Amino acid sequence: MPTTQLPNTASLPPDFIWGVSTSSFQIEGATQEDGRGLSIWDIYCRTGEIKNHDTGDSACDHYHRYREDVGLMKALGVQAYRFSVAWPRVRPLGRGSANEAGLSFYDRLIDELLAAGIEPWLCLYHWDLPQALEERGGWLNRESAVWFADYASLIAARFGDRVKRFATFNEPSMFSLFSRSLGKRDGSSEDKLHRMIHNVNLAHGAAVDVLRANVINASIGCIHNRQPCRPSSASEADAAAAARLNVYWNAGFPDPQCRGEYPLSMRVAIEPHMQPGDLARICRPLDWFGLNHYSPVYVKARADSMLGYDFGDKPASLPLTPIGWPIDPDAFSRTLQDVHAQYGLPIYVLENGYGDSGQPNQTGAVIDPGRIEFLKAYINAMNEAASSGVDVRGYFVWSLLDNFEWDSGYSIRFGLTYVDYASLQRTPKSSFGWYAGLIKAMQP
Ligand code: IFM
Repeated sequence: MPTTQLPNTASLPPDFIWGVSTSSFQIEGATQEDGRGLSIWDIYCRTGEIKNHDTGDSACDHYHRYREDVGLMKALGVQAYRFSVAWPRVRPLGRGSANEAGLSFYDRLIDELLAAGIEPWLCLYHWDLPQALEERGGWLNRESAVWFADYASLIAARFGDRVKRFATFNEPSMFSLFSRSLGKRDGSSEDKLHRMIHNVNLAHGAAVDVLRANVINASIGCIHNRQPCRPSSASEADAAAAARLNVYWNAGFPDPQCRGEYPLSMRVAIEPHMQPGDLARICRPLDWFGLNHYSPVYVKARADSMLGYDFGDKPASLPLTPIGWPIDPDAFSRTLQDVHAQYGLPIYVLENGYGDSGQPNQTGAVIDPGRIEFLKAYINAMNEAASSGVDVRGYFVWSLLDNFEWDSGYSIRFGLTYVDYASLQRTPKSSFGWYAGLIKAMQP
């Protein structure tokens, strides 16, 4: 690999961790096998609102092909793999009995990773809430913190001998702001949004305590989606809408979790849901800050919507990925600096990546120079942040595989590996070879 094609990594620490990330519902499939319970995403998929009526039923069939997928990770040379456990697979109704077959799947996966020299990073929750809990109010029910702590205790007891890196939640601001459980996204759902935010924060704090008490040498964090929210025009109304969304998107979870306080502008709305001692329950000592970053978000005012915003036009001059997300590595560098300044924790970038719909060429190869350029520019930006003193310790590409991209179904592909969803054959893309070359070049 010519070194000119590699990013500058000179300022990253010598023990920097290179990894890849995935999540349970997006790759596992086997939704009706071995006693797995229903998740809210199985139900959403049945409403017919997902693009092309796609479902997670077979996804990448990782449940059966995990050995092959760990083989891909080995070929990449990654030191770590971040995945999530499907709560309904290990505890089908969310509470009560555990499902031995589901737990055994994660035993096999973890053992395979360890045998390959890859450190497992386990995320407890990447959006696939057991449907049985949704029927009890889901995250709108304050009891959810107790359900989540019980689930964390099952995970700690089963896997804590082999897994040390735990994340409580992936992107809590995303699944609350865009939750279908809130109903129509108008002003009337704002109270539910605040209740959900507070309950998820309580669940985070409770799970941290459980993991800390039950796993020797646990290293614990939460993974936040941080994208600067910018006004899409010079109008005052758009500036106010962007500033408001910025608080909910970027601060409503990390501020209470890491600093023990809600952002000022949220406090009045959270107050009705607050009980004495809650902030101390939420703000538990953490070992790191998980950062997912893709691109800035452009926002306009819209009076009749929840929080008074909508997505607006992006500046015409900004380059975009094929799925229309701005390419703005400086925003990544600044986000790293902000997180460092605001929370002072070591940062692991646990998601960054490029969405397209690239297909194999006539020879069967998947050539994706756009993804390589994107990753190179973003890693350069991370290096720049590190050179200015930001304590960034790892970088995980989203994603190992093309996978189920939520409302967009399988139409959007983020993988370093192409997945043919009919045959389930995996084909490493050219970006896969590039990332492997980078990791190899980093070895002493
Ligand atoms: O696929 C998602 C992932 O589940 C959460 N972070 C953003 C990714 C790309 O949209």
